[in-house]
Amino acid sequence: LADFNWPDPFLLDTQLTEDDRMLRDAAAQFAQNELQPLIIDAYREATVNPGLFPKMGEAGLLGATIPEEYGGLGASYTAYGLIAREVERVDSGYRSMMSVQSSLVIYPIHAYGSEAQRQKFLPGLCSGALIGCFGLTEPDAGSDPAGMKTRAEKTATGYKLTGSKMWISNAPIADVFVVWAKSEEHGGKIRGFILEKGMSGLSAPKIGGKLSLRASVTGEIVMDGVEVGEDALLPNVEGLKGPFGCLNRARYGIAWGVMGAAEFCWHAALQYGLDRKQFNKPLAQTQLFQKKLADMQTEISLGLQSAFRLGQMMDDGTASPELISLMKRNNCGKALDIARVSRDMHGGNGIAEGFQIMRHAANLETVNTYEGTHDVHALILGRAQTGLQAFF
Ligand code: TGC
Ligand code: FAD
Repeated sequence: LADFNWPDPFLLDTQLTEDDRMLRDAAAQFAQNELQPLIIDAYREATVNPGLFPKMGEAGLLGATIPEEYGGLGASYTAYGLIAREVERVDSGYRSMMSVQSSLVIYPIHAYGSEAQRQKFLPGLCSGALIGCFGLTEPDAGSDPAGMKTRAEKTATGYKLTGSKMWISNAPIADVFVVWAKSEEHGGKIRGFILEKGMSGLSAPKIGGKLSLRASVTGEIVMDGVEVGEDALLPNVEGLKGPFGCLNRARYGIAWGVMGAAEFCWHAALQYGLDRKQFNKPLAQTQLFQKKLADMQTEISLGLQSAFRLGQMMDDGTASPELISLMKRNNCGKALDIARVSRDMHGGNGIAEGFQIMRHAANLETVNTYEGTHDVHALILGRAQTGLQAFF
């Protein structure tokens, strides 16, 4: 038998293609050189940094799976997942900025947009010259987006949108707003619209007082009779499968991303245990400490290997939404557990910003909730097994 590679027991690295490995290494370099030096201050001060988007664009982090003709890299979904893992190793908020732009704004414009919409928005979104946001959730419609109240009325020249969206990543700094509304002209079905900053009646106030994901700005989207032309409608999708098609990609990326945050917390706990002595021996020499490290290693190895398999299935067209739910749910739940345990293993230092564990743990509370809560994904999996609807 071969030697045990403790940080990478399944030898994931050797399963990657040369292209995927190169993109992973470039993302890791960007994350460590450009993002890591900023994050402690940015989180404490809840700094909005729109200047990071062009930098991410230049590094190839935005819209990586989109064809090169629109500004993407034509990369695999495995590469997209590997990018998310490297960015979230630094902070879930930075990964949020990247994945909203890639999966929730660039993807729907590419998948559901007209050629004119693609040409108009995609190059700027992929380069980071434009910042995008995705408005699905409303104050009274979170887990149940079908309950949305935002309406699109037909006008002589296009549509008039009225309603409000809540908890929208990037909204206060966005140039491009992909929003979902019930369209009276289409029998009340949900349709997607592209709104642009500066339109009359459109505003995006920041939500303050967030104790999680502080390096990613979150806002409302208020639409007070926003009038748009016919060209604002995404022509090629209707119904909830429009926004869910985007969520499938973002949830997949999150399944990889949270493993990056968990790896950070695991390696930090290991190092801390080797360095710190109590009762005249390293903490890492105690049975309880080693059991916790073994649990972290096990869950992260399994989580990464299955995320890799899901990436292959995304690329060959065999991935199902339910499998994406399984992976989003499990990897988020495990990452959150790992961050909490690592916080404990650091003792008092675990709450200090310099050790960076408390920040990951606080962030992962959000990641476990957005893009479908842990329990909502359980209900999706329960429905798939039983055929019984337990949502209502
Ligand atoms: P349901 O009856 O199940 O489905 C309605 C229609 O949608 C289709 N569909 C999907 N299509 C593609 N992919 C999926 N994953 C799909 N899930 C459902 C379905 O086939 C059906 O189509 P059709 O043609 O028959 O009409 O819908 P429901 O109303 O019963 O929904 C239940 C539930 C709980 C599954 C769903 O609403 C849900 O997933 N809720 C969670 C909401 C959520 O995830 N919100 C995320 C907001 S965006 C966000 O959080 C971004 S944060 C990002 C960041 O900062 O990184
Ligand atoms: P609720 O749906 O009210 O759920 C509250 C609790 O009830 C949860 O524990 C849930 O699991 C449980 N619950 C709900 N229904 C059931 C049921 N049928 N059975 C059992 N339990 C149930 N949305 C966007 O559209 N775009 C974004 O960019 C975006 N970014 C976000 C950024 C942040 C920082 C946050 C916090 C959220 C963001 N969201 C975004 C919104 C996010 O997707 C929602 O918060 C999430 O879907 C949950 O909705 P809710 O907050 O309304 O909670």
